[in-house]
Amino acid sequence: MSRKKVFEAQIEYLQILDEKGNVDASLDPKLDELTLKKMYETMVRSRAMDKKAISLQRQGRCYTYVPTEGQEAAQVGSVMASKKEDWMVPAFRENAAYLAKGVSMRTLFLYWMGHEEGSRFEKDQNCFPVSIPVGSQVGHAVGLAWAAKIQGKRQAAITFFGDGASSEGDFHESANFAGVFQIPCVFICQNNQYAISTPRARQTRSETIAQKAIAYGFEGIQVDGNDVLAMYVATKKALEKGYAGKGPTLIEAITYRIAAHTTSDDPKRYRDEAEVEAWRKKDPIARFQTYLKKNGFWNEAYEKEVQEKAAREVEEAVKKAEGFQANPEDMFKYLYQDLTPDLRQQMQEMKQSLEG
Ligand SMILES: Cc1ncc(C[n+]2csc(CCOP(=O)(O)OP(=O)(O)O)c2C)c(N)n1
Repeated sequence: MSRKKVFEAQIEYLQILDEKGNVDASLDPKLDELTLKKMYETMVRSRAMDKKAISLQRQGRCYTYVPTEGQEAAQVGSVMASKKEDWMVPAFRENAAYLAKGVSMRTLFLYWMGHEEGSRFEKDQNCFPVSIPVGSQVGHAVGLAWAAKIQGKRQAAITFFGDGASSEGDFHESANFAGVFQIPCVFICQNNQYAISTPRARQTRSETIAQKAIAYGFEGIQVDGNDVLAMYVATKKALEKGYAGKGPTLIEAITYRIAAHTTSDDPKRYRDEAEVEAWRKKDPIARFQTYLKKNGFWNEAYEKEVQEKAAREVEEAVKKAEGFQANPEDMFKYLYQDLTPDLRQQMQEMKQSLEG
């Protein structure tokens, strides 16, 4: 019997900004003030929106909500590394990614309030709607990126999914396909340590999620997902590789879901408060604030201005979303290109009942 060595693997771990806000100067992308502030403000806006949405849900003014808290850097850093034309294909926890793509808070609140209108984006925003079936969006992203490649466009897709989704067939089928056809798709697994109550240790026996890419013939790396600069740098590199025809990348963003899985979950039943507190110390926003301060871009007056502006934006967005006049026909309109006879009849019945 003979054996051949197939591969030896090492997984890169990228961190630029540590938990105390110290930066590795050799890796610092040295972004301009405007970009850095946009990163910070987008994360703050997402956090403000989270807080409001949870409160609205408790008051019965919003349906089940999926909080982003703790994962802002993983989303904002990566989306801000992309071009406007690149696709952003989310799961359901990507409010910060949407905001970074330029989607309005009004649209996001409309989604969480149950309106079809909340899944309608500006044509050039290149965002896909929220995808609730775990992992299902990953194949869509690969398809979009494949289309871009066939059309010879310098365009890629970024798709977000969780550690739980990395156990779904959709992820594996998509990763295999993307590897074979060298598709410019950046797979961003936000390893937030839990899939509802299932901890990371029960999700996979693999030492890292990043290494799953190796089986499909492309690179997988781990990144400190609470480090917005590292997420920016890693995604930029992956996108450039994709545009150059060199295929996909899997980024495992190591992060933590600080809040509950959704507003209908009670995480106290399956995780320790001490664990949450330890991760709070790694907060992506506080850490980035320290970096901005050291660079002379942050002071108390700026903070006040950013917080007040975010609070105003939230209030105005809620007002607009609550004032939205929904057309009940929308429920039917976007299911199929052409309504099935059954649905057409149901829509007719609904109209008659609404007309009294
Ligand atoms: C196909 C499918 N199975 C089960 C569910 C129920 N479900 C919703 S979220 C979730 C866990 C997802 O965990 P993960 O992929 O790690 O993402 P996270 O929620 O942590 O962001 C499950 C099992 C679902 N929505 N879709």
